[in-house]
Amino acid sequence: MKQIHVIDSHTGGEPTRLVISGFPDLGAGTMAERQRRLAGQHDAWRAATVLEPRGSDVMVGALLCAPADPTNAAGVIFFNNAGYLGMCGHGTIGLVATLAHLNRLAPGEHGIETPVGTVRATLHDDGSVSVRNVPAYRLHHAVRVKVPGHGDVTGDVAWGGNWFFLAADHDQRIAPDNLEALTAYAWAIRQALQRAGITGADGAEIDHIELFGADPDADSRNFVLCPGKAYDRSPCGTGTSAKLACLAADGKLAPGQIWRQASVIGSLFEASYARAEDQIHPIIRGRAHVCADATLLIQPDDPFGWGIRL
Ligand code: PYC
Repeated sequence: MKQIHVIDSHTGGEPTRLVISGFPDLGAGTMAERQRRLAGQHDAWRAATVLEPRGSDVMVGALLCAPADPTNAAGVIFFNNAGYLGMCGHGTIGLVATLAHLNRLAPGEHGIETPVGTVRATLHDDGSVSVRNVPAYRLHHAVRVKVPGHGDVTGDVAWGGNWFFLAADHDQRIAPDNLEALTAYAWAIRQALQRAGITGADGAEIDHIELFGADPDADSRNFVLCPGKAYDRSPCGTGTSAKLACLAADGKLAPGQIWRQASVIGSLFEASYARAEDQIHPIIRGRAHVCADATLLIQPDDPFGWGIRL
């Protein structure tokens, strides 16, 4: 019987399942190289960990890896119900909180290697974690797309560690009692972008849709639809990074100024950015709580042992 040791946490309501041990050895190399090996040769392990019956559409998996550079604290590969993520802000906060729970990480700053680059995570004395992300940037401004049944929507395309389409120009209510409509609308935007051939850099698919509205206690409230059609319960670290890139490009947020981003369920990230030469480095601060320490079991005769793939 196969066994996978995991620790679950949630960051503002969004779960992260950190795989401590049990996955196949991915060998040496960068996290991007190891991610390609995991995807190409061992994808069943992703499916077994995050798909039903052990996981769910909302679960984000994070494989803890030895870093390629020993001065860094860890490497990580993020995945979900649909495949693999470049970076994951809430997941990095969950990873750091989990390593602290295991007494493997002390307060202070640590390098964490991801498939899209090394991020710097700081574990604060109050248990919160800030993540200095990979550089974020806006690729396209005010892109108009026709969304069947909804008319035109205008938004920006930006990179925050994943590709986002960010729109405030819509008639949707960003509220927890409107999740079905938000999901359908965001999914329709994603399909419309695909049909229109609108992509991120080098033809990369824009697989995260981020809608904004007002929030009484924050600068903004968002709804983020993730690649596998689950919405992010947290304000989305990479999505908030993409938002910072747009705010910086519009001259609406100065370096170091705090942006409070609320999620659709009311959880909060505090964000700011540092400018280095012509680049924007987002810094996202949030809090994660550990909520389970478990061993996943895969019996050889379980017909759904490697996940329910529809
Ligand atoms: O926090 O960056 C994030 C994220 C991406 C997908 C789900 N959460």
